[in-house]
Amino acid sequence: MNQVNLGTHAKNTWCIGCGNFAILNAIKSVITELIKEGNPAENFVLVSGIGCHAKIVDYINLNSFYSLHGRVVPVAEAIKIANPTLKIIGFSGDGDSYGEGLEHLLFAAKRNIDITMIIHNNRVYGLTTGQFTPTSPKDFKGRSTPYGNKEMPFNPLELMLASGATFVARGFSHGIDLLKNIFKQAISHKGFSIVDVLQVCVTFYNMYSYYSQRVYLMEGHNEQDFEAAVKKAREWDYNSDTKIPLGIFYRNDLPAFEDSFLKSQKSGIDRKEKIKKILENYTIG
Ligand SMILES: Cc1ncc(C[n+]2csc(CCOP(=O)(O)OP(=O)(O)O)c2C)c(N)n1
Ligand code: SF4
Ligand SMILES: [Mg+2]
Repeated sequence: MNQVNLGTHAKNTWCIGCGNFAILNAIKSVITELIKEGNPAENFVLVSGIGCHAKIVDYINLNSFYSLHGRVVPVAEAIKIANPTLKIIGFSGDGDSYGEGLEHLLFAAKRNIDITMIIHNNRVYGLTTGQFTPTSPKDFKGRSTPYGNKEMPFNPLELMLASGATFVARGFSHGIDLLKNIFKQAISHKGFSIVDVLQVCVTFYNMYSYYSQRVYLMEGHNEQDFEAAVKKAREWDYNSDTKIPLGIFYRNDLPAFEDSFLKSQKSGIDRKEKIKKILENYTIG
């Protein structure tokens, strides 16, 4: 395939300067590359939650499912189980997946299902205009915390490592080449992959200068070493004023959930028949 055009006619309503543009451009470029390398466009399915991040699926001309707040992961998992040949990419916010949908994220990591989760971690509720989230720092002043947030933030990378995620990475919305590199590897990874993107929200929590002074690309880090990954993930706790490592923290090739799950099932035709029977039970009359 020579010509790939993933653009849509949807009007883009993100604020000028929003870090979501970099995520959009990076993912479009990576998927275009993957399509040109022989992956059919119809094999990609995008899933989003609710928030500014979620609008991304309106701007990419691929099959997509705009789900509910906090429910990107279960929708993505269901699509994968129904058709394991598909490549599923979930786009979620820090409120969406680290707050309301956290339990889904942890269990998806635990079962190592082959989906890729890209978290637009702006550390604030963008769409609902500036409330704190599980990754907002202590003392963060926003619409719901006018006297300052009293809680310490989660470190999502540590949580993901502890839950069994087999690909864990962090990018920055103002480093598009690194984003492209990480996204491509995350999508190609067989198993659960998560990319936490430090996404600048210019309107409600502009961390551009803060991040720019602190981020650095990890070099010489052994991605296969779990202990080293945990140590690196702890280097910055989403609160302290330390340097912030970017790149791939951890990667491990383990059997993906859907393979062992489907092996234990009967053939595709039997499954269809089974589903038909279940649905018949719900038929009225
Ligand atoms: C079940 C449910 N709970 C809450 C909301 C309200 N709501 C919509 S978007 C949002 C926060 C979005 O924040 P985040 O996930 O960080 O996305 P961002 O807008 O920052 O990209 C909330 C609380 C909702 N729509 N549905
Ligand atoms: S509110 Fe923040 S996250 Fe939402 S579009 Fe504007 S800059 Fe981006
Ligand atoms: Mg957010």
